[in-house]
Amino acid sequence: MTVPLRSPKLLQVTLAVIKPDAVAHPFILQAIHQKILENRFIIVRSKDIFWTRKESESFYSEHKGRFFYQRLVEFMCSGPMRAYILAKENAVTHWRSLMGPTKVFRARFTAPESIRGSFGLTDTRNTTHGSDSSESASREIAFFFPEFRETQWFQEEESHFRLGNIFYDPEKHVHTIKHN
Ligand code: 3AN
Repeated sequence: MTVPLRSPKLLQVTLAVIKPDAVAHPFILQAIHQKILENRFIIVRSKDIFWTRKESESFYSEHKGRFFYQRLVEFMCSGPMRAYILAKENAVTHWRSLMGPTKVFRARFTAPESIRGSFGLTDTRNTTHGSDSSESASREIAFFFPEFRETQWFQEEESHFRLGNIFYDPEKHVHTIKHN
């Protein structure tokens, strides 16, 4: 039996969302999708969704009472979105640094190459969302992908993805396990 010299770290999953302002422009949607692939994220699931107002209010309930809550809720149910479950080592922080700062002005000046620095319009219409911790990721993934079984995925599929036994399916826009 060959013992690996060093075992690669367990993958982490995060929720990434492309918001309505970016989905409205096919070129921007495609550019962000390409950035995800170039940065070697594994796309575990991908889904196009259109929220009801109720779903938007529920997802952002922690911001209720803040000055931007109403406009945020309205914006997030104003058009279609693309949601992904992304996997990578330290996926949460990698995706957040790829997005850049929340505020578009700061993003443009301090991280012009970031997604928000490149495509963000305002502090609300800032192109993307990303979970801020592993715990939030599990909660948010369950909100967007209630059919996804995270524990089962880690038990049965994570190692295939970690060891690279996968291919990218350009029609479904997801990575899939190779069955030899
Ligand atoms: P992030 O998405 O960077 O984690 P949060 O969780 O503080 O930021 O805010 C959630 C969303 O609320 C942001 N993505 C943005 O759309 C909106 N938001 C946050 N701060 C502001 C603000 N000062 N003005 C307008 N909208 C904001």
